[in-house]
Parts: sequence; structure tokens; C-alpha cells
Amino acid sequence: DGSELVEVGNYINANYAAPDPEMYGIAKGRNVITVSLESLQNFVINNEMNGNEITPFLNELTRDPDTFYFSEFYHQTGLGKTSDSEFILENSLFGKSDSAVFFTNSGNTFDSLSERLGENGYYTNVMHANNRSFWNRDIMYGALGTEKFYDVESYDVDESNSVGWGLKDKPYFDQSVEIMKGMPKPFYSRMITLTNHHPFTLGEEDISIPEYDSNSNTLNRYFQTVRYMDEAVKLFFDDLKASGLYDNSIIIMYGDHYGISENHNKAMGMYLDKEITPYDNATLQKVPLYIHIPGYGKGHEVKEVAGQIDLRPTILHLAGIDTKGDMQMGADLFSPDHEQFVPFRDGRFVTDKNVYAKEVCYDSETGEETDSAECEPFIERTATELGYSDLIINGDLLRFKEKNEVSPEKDASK
Ligand code: GP9
Ligand code: MN
Repeated sequence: DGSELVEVGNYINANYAAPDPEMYGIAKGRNVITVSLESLQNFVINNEMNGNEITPFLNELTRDPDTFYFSEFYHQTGLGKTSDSEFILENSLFGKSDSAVFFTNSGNTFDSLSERLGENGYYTNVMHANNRSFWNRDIMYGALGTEKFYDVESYDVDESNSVGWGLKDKPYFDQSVEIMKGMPKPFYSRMITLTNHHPFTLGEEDISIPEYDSNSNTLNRYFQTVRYMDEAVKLFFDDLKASGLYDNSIIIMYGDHYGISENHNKAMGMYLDKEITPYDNATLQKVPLYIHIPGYGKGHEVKEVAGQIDLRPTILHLAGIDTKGDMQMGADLFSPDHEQFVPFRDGRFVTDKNVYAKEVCYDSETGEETDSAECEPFIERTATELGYSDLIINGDLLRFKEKNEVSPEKDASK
């Protein structure tokens, strides 16, 4: 009957983080482009492998005045991998603990980022050169209110421009910008890259750096495909500039989930020159986040501990769209009230002071075990937030929520 919605709503409203007026609406009316960077973990950023810079372009962006680079940002995905990251971005809710929410709850009512941007005049779409039914995307995108899915059929794909899972990222970006040129403006394009995916293979012609030399062929090749993706993103920026779309867009790029699992701890340990503990495994779940605002000029590195759950409110606020009263578990990254607390789907969490993993409370600075009392309150908060998110999804509670009113200002402009 929706009475649970009241309880969850009270919790969410009590934790609402009002936007920073300096940032609110800064990208109003601009195209919103999000880019899911497949399997990209943060440990490669501003790092090298046997003397080779791994991600030259993404490194440059960390120092770019038009960019906010979040270096303490975590993925929060579970079994649903890419699809979980999409779900979290769109809804600011967690995926499920034991399955992929894209499969189990594609009949639910949502209050997605796509819907909200759509109501505010955006042409909403997803661009991903894979079959439309993979991860049940075609059905879930309907539930999320995505107007158009540019799937593999929208791209020219042949043997010469494919590897592994399909269309390579460079031609993917290239063809995507061509498609964007013809889109109604402003648009919200949610892009999903593919080449940096396990098993991380490339043709000779696309390899720019040597393999690593650990006992894990997976990790050894990972650096090469990450580099390829970095080059692809650089081309994407060039294409956007050449197309004239760049100046009136904002580009939000984030790693969707880890690429190197715990099965490769030994090799990771060799690369990072340390024994990998549960603390390290948790901090290795950092993925880079870039919020790139052409012409902004005041961007910098942000060390706020944050997660994918924070993307929806952040993006909506940048676009000048209010989220107060929305059933979202995250908070605007630029809000002075944003809390440094990131629950993982499996019950681990990270705060600015602690990392909690394998039922051990660690000091986040030193990685040493610390007094478990420091973690206690957040163990409970983690259970509460995951539980409330599950309650919303399992009970399909958003169908009881009143539809957001379109702002009068927007109405007048129509
Ligand atoms: C498939 C791509 C990869 O379309 O998104 O999915 P993943 O295996 O990373 O979840
Ligand atoms: Mn993925």
C-alpha cells in the first residue's frame, strides 16, 4: 500500500544534501553525455607500468581546468556488472544482492535520470554497440524511459573494426558523434564502451604499450586495452570539438566496475608492490570519475569519498533540475552536505576515516586494523541503506509516488 514508502522517504529526506548554488544549473540546457568506461579502475590513473604511461589522456584530464576529477570514487555494482552501474546511475538506488536487477525488476516503475531529463526537454538515449537484449537492456530501458537505444544495428560493424565483444571503441566513438550531430538538442546520451572488457584482447595494430610481466595474462593485457580506451576517449573529445557539439555539452565519465578480480591478487600484489589485503581489495574498487564542463575553468581534483549512487543527483543539479523529495540513496557530489560514506553492495563500506571489509575495520589512511567501534555506526547505516533500496525495488514502491511536476519555467518554454 506504499506505507513503507513513507518510512524510506523520511530517511531519505533527513539525509537530503542541498546543492551548492555555485554549481546548481551550471550546465543548464547543455547536452549531457555520460560515458561508461568499461572495467576501468582508478589504480591505472597517473600511474605507469614498467616505465610506460598507461592513460596519457585521462591523466591530462586530471589536471585540466575544465574537469573535476574524483580520485576517491567507488563503483557499487554487484552481479549485474555494467547493467548494475547503469541502474545505479539512472536511479541512485542499489542493484540487488543476488541477481541482476535489469533482469528481475524491468517491470518496475522508476524515477530515472532519463525520465527526469526527458521531462525537462532532453532527447534521451543510450548508445552501445551490442545486441539490444543483452542484460535485458531493451526491456529495462523502456522502464527507465529511455527514448531511443542506439544498439549494434545503429553502427557499421564488420571484421575490420571489431575485436573481442564487438565494435572497437575508436570507431564506436567516431560513429556515435556522427549520430549525435543529427539528434534533437539538448540530448542526454548515455554511452557504454566495450573494448576494455575481459579477456582484454586487441589486434596488433591497436597495441601501443607492451604487456605487463606478471603471472596473470589477464592483468598483463589489461594495461594495453586500458591504453586503447584512453586513446579512444581522446579521439572522442577531438570529434566532439570538430562537430561543434563540445562547447554546449557536459561529459561525465566513470569506470563501471573492476576489471581485475581478486583471482589476480598475486599479480596485482606484484604490480602494486605489496601484499593485497581485504583493505586493498576494497580500495581497489575505486574507479575514476570525470566531470568535464567545457569552458568552466575552475575544475580540480576532488578527494571526497563518493560512489556511483551520487551520480543522479549530481547530474540533475548541474542541469538545474531539483531532486528534493526524490527517492534516491545518493547525494550531490558538490553539495557541502555530501557525506563521505560509500556502502558496497556486499556490505563492505568506505568512509573518509575507515574501510570495512571481511568484518574487519581498517584505518583508511594506514590500512591497519583499527577499533571496530569506529565502524559500528556505519555497519548499521550500510544495512539500512541497502535494505531501504531493496524495499523500494522489491515492493515496486515508486509506483505509489506522485509524479514529479514539470517545473513551470520549463512549461512556459514549450
Ligand atoms: C555488454 C557490456 C559488458 O554489453 O556492457 O557487460 P559486463 O560483462 O561488463 O557487465
Ligand atoms: Mn562492464
